[in-house]
Amino acid sequence: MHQARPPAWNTLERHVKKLKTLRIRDLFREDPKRFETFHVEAAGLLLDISKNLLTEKTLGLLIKLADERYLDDWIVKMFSGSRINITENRPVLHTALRNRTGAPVYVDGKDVMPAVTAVLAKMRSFTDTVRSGSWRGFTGEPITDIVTIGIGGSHLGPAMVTEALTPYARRDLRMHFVSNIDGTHIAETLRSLQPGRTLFIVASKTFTTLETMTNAATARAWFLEHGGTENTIARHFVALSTNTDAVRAFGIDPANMFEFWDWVGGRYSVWSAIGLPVALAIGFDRFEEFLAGAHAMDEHFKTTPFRHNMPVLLALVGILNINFFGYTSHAILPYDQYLRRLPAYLQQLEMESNGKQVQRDGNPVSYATAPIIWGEPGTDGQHAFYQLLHQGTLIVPADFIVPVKSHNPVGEHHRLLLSNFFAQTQALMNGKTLDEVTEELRRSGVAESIIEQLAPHRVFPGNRPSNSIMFEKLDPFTLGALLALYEHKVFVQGVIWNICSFDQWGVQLGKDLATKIYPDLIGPEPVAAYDSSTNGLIAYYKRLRES
Ligand code: G6Q
Repeated sequence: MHQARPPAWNTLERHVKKLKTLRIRDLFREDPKRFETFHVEAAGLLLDISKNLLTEKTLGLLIKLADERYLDDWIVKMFSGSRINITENRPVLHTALRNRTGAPVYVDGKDVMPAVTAVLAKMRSFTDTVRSGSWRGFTGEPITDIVTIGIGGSHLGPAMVTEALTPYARRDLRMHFVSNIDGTHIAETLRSLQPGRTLFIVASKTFTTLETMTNAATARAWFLEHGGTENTIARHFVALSTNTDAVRAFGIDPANMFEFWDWVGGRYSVWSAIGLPVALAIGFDRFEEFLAGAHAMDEHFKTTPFRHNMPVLLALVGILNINFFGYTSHAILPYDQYLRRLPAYLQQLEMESNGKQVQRDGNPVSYATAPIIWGEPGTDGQHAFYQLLHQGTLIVPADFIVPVKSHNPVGEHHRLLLSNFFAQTQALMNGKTLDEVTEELRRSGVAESIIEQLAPHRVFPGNRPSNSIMFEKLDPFTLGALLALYEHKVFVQGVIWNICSFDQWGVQLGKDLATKIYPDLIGPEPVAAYDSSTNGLIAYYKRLRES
């Protein structure tokens, strides 16, 4: 239907040609109210997009582009359970998992909310039983260690959120996560554990994923070798899945299974039963605050005009930078140690959702889609890759994220952290011209001959865009809102690119490929079925394996 580039696309291209002659720092000089105009607050978050090269006219055109892609209609479609995941023929309803209104949400005429509420109630009762110590292992002792086995969408969310909410967690209930099929991951995790005090959570939507099934089987064997029995498996293994038959076949009683549904995408599943490790760590009331934060962002997204709509603005600025300035890399820079894994989480959310090359109807896109997402917490990154951000030839827009209050107000640490946060976005925008550098060196008494040689190296081009996201404190509500903000940003960009954001055939490819080569690795005979590189590498493997 809407295949061609919408008219606003061409208008924007012309407009951006003129924008490129401007400097962000001049826009601030000309308009003392620029911050006022280009920041929004919602669900406990502040987003400032003023340090991007844009004007009110730019935003107007970007909103026109969103209108021409019928964003309004798509939002309604997503929230109301239309099958917008067209290649898997599924609705996309992670928002129903955190729907706190009591209003029904229908899939094929059936309200899904009673099932959602029932699983939440089951999670609450399980969480309370384990946390209170009344859930006992086979030795009669309470659980002290919880190992969640899962990968991708069944890993990154719970692992990242559990770490981010450490200040709210029971410190005597240790949380471990095993994802990699590399035996090192499970071996190193099991090394220090007591089977009688360990609970395994096998988290897999399909319950067929090679990594998770292999790790789960290893965990079960370890359990049985260390005093556990078939009869006591039920005290030590629970499953989070949509696949009851496979859970039963693995040997986990479906009574110990926490269900979710095919309308929950893996990378959108931390709000579902997949969030059980989070609930176990921080308690169920806190987990509900996490859901409530996401719901607050959902409501804001659904009801706010685009000009003041936080996810829409974040998405539109991204579109401007990717499609009209050509910046195809994007850094996530949390100035909060607890958010250490946020870049990895968002890497999956954005790159798996929008790393697509065809439009919904299968025709190729003629524009860039998702950028490369990467990042590390500040200030560590400043001592490593920020050099490229400031002076490299690639321009990398960045999201700087910081809480106003620290959970660990030690001495002057937090004020110093914030000084770095403010200074970096300012420096990226302002830069330093040759004249300014020369003047600075002169003032500090450097000889003219040295200045001439040194000055070019000390020039900062500036005009490098960034978004700032601030909030009072990293609590469950705020984290919920922050993740929902990015989920909806990704959705909006997918609508503008006219792609299907909710499938992942590239991930599926990996799942299929690994099982294909595996049988060829077993025996000693040479393999000739592949290209000479693959055959040669397999031969090298077999030679050294036997030596
Ligand atoms: C997420 C992806 C992918 C998936 C994992 C694990 O959106 O689909 O990362 O989550 O491959 O899949 P299972 O949960 O089915 O084991």
